[in-house]
Amino acid sequence: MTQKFDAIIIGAGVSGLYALQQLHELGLSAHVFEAGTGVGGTWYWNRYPGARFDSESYSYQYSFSKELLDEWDWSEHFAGQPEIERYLNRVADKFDLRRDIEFNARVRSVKYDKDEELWEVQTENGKSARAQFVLAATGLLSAHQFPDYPGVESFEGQSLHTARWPKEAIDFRGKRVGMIGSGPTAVQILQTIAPEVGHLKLFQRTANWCTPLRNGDLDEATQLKFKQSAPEIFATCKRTFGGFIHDMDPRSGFDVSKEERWAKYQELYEQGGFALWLGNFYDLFSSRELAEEVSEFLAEKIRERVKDPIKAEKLIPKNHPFGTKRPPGEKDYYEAFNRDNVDVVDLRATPITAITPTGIQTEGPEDHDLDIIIYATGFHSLTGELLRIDIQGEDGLSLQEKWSDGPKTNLGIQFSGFPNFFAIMGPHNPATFCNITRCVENNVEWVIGCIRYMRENGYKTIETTVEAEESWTEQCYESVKGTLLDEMQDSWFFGNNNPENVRGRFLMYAGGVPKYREIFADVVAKGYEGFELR
Ligand code: NA7
Repeated sequence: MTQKFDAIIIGAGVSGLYALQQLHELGLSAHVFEAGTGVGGTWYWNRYPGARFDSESYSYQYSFSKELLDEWDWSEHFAGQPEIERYLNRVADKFDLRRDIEFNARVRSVKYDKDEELWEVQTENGKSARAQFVLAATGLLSAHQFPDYPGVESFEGQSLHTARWPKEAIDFRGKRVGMIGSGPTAVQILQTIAPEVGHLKLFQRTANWCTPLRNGDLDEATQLKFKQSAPEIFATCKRTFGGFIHDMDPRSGFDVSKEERWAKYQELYEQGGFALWLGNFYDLFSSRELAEEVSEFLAEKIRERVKDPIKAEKLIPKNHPFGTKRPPGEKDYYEAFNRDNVDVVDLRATPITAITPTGIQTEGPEDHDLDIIIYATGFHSLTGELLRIDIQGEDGLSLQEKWSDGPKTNLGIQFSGFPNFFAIMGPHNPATFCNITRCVENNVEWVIGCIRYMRENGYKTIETTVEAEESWTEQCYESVKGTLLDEMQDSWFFGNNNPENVRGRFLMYAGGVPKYREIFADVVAKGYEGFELR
């Protein structure tokens, strides 16, 4: 028999767990379908060597429970995946969430029954349930992708995707490893396994501007300090552009001399984490001259750190200035290329032509025979996980049809024609320009507040108006204009990395987290302006 709940949540990651906890608080019945065998979402699937936070542990963690904050000790400034997974398991246990989570249950379809005003959710393993509300907590970077080179299936060695990493440890000793992709994930893996592998080749299409993470252990006194200052840390995150502890310098870089600017870059570089990115002069995102100067500063560092000048040049980005992408946090990444067993293959010069049974073939003269291929090739970002589910709204309209000209959303949360369906982190949220848990808490709290309001006022359905949806989508496009991000048309920010996407539609909101939060609060203050309550 199909069970009925007040709400169904898809996914038991950072968003899904918090949404469930909040629904419990509200006294609603809820059921979570989770594809994995454990909680954690991103932190469950991405268990590759070296996976860790790029946000400080104490700024990424949940803020909603003082008890949880007081109980949990982070061992490092930037915790690693095993610790993060343990933390999310603790959250599930502490708030008694597990009883409502069904594991091994990948959602196949979500369809609206207009007569009953209920959603029916079906899983790939034949389970189904119905609910008034659906909360898609499916993540931003969940639908992992393999590149479409011919022969991907033919490789006779071991193929690994970073977002489907096995639980068993991989023995890299003496192995010839090829890694495709050079984003934040690849950086974390490369610097971790370089000392272990027989030989490692990085197949790089686009070099990235990496900044030192400067991770370190947290001693008891520091842990205590962070616990005591948690309210201030979260207050800072509320007012900063990216929801991180780093705040932009309110001065233009050109208010000070070149020497002062350079000294500041050095100081931020020493601080580590996102300091150079999000603690820099405010016009880093709009002034090409400034962004290029910071790029020059970093290029010098790369040249100092990578001994072989040919390798160094390959590792210096040429097609985008610093600041336009979330910079990978590194530790000894550049030094790893000084090892004899680590090399970089520039795919712009010698593109991959095929994956063969024995390795990777490029247009270059060299054979790349391999034992292991690591695909660090990223995700069908922001829309992929939603589009992989057969979601049908009123009158059988599918989300694929609705978004055939690019996604349209109101606040990134609701889509017209899909009443009572909420995407916690759909497209059109700050995404890679946000400390994710900060945006997750904002959005979950907004959705829960909305459901509470509906219950208190006798409303059964809520649905964005078409006008509000058009307007928000337009605001997202506008938010990027006049910034250097607008030049990143050739990135997943504009949907270029999956053929199902319509290219050139900006998929995020780039107006900054404080403005984003303000807009959410304003909609509520105006009685859910832009939404139709029935
Ligand atoms: P990213 O950042 O999306 O990086 C994916 C990487 O894979 C990137 O270097 C891509 O190069 C590369 N890629 C993708 N497809 C191909 C093909 N076909 N050939 C060669 N290289 C390819 O994902 P990550 O997992 O590293 O990071 C995820 C997020 O974590 C990140 O965005 C941050 O927010 C933190 P490209 O740049 O497209 O040339």
